[in-house]
Amino acid sequence: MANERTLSIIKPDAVAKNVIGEIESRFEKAGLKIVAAKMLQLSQAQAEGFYAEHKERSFFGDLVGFMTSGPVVVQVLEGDNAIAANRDLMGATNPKEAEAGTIRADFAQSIDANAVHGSDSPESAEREIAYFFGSEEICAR
Ligand code: RTP
Ligand code: MG
Repeated sequence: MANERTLSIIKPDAVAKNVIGEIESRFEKAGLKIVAAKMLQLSQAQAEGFYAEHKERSFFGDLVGFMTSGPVVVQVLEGDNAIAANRDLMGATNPKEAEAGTIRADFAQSIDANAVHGSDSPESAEREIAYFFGSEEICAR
């Protein structure tokens, strides 16, 4: 299996609900390691740049507004097939469609306030990790 890194964000709704630890616990129990982490209040420019691939979509303004509505935890998860493993733990984008036991089924309220972000491909993982972390901020474990 491929050892990978992926960018994870615990979004403002989950930080506000005080479930950072419960979400981190799911990653750790699944064998993913946190190799970098920080809490940030994203600026509008940071959120727009992060989600640049969606800038033509109708929901872009709502997405940026939501992501800047409070602090987030940005982090790098590492492990076997980490990109897909994280997406499996997260569940579907819309929590109403998310499988029982996934993070979004258990903690998300809506398609906007959906608790977590995870990179969706090796290319986006590389871009997204570099967007938030310098190589000196990522710890080999
Ligand atoms: P994320 O990027 O946050 O991990 O979520 P995702 O891959 O599951 O979904 P994506 O298609 O990348 O969309 C990014 C975020 O935009 C919001 N969204 N709203 N109203 C809508 O139709 C809609 N579609 C997407 C969601 O909050 C999604 O997480
Ligand atoms: Mg996405």
